[in-house]
Amino acid sequence: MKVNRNVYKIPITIVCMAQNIFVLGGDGFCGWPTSLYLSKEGYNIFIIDNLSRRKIDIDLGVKSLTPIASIDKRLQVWEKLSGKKLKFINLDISAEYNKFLALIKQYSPKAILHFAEQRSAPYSMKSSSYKRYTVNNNTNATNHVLSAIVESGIDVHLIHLGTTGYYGYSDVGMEIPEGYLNVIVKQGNISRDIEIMYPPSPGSIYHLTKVNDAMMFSYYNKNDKLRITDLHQGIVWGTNTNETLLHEDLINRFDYDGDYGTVVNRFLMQAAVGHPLTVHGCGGQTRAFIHIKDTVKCIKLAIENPPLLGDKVKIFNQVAECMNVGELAKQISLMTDAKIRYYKNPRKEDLRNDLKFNNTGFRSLGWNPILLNNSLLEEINKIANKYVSRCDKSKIICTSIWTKDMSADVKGSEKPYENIS
Ligand code: NAD
Ligand code: USQ
Repeated sequence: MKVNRNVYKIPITIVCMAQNIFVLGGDGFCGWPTSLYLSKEGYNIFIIDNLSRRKIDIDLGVKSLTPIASIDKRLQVWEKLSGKKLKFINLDISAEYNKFLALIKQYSPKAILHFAEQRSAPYSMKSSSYKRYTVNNNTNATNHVLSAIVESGIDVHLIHLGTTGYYGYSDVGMEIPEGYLNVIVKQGNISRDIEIMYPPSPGSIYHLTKVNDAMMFSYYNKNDKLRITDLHQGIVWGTNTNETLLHEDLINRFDYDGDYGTVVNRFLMQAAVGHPLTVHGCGGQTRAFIHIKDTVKCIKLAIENPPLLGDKVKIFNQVAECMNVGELAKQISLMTDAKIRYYKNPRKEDLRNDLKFNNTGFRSLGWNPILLNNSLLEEINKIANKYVSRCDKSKIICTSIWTKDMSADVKGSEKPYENIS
């Protein structure tokens, strides 16, 4: 439906009738279970993905710990089991602008979920070409999505998967608000209360692209009155949702390698294969976490609670809880008897930090998150132990370093590293 963007604050129920949803990056770790969940919930899902993540696995010589069926097989099995059809379009959002614009015009999606970015921090730091690929891919993809929505003239709610890494991880001694900060600025005798976007502090080229995304959202929202929700999501852990569990060909991916594996799933897999848990530095880094089952629930809540036309970009901290890496390793070690080993940190990050997030946005919509200590053991038993034979131990250690003067530590030590190298 075409809208006049100058009409301020029209209630969403009037302007938005279509139930088509585009899931950009719908073949990936977060996008696939989200596509299935929303399909089950009655939305008409279009997965748009260039399968670059599968190609990156081939380039890196790694495989998901869980066996991933081809996209065609995934779609066939879902249709057979659910009676619902998922449409798949193989398209590079960062390069094929006109085709993407035509799809928006043809199907007038109610919402576009934007997962289609290169999402690994270590991968983005491997070398100059990986850095440039990550910036080109992520920045162009986001700009194309925004530009196409404007050019189509169609009122679409854009929901982007951003990161809590937007804010950085330095100790600020306060709870991090949902995107915006009220500050008092004093100049001489004049004092002003103003609201600003929370000052970003990206920790990798990948995180930098998420900060660029946020600036683009702010601009297009201001200039074109686009309705945008940016989800500042913590590290996602877990593997399956109720839908991906229905058949082995629907199983979600489980990355464990040094580039794409994230810390919880890596530690679970390491415990299962008898590898020491690979704590970087001294393990004092505190990070935010969320289970994949909660990712899909939060996205549905975001679809159902869009900003009104004319509202500023809505930002939710999509975070269940925070924990430091050392504590996480101890919890998993207690459950499994796995040993803990400390590695010189390949990243430039604070040795220790505290972190607290305000997550009242989703909490106030009724979200009750899964916590780490409730489900870690189940994840070890049902996934890590089951697929242990697929693990290539040579791919475990993180070797991507943040600057040329650093070196990859492949041996590790029994003692924590108390200095940044
Ligand atoms: P993923 O790599 O598994 O999935 C991303 C998908 O997007 C892949 O299927 C890939 O093929 C596709 N893609 C990438 N570039 C594309 C392009 N130009 N055109 C079309 N398709 C493209 O990543 P994920 O873990 O599912 O993450 C999804 C989003 O969520 C990312 O934007 C990431 O930044 C964000 N996020 C992820 C986590 C996490 O822990 N996994 C945490 C916070 C935020
Ligand atoms: N870490 C270890 N040992 C390991 C792996 C990681 O100690 O074996 C440490 C890292 O040094 C880092 C922390 O664990 O301090 C988290 O690393 P990670 O690889 O689990 O997560 P990260 O690089 O932050 O990225 C992941 C997703 C990314 C998302 C981000 C959310 O890959 O897409 O944006 O989580 S956030 O952390 O909030 O930025």
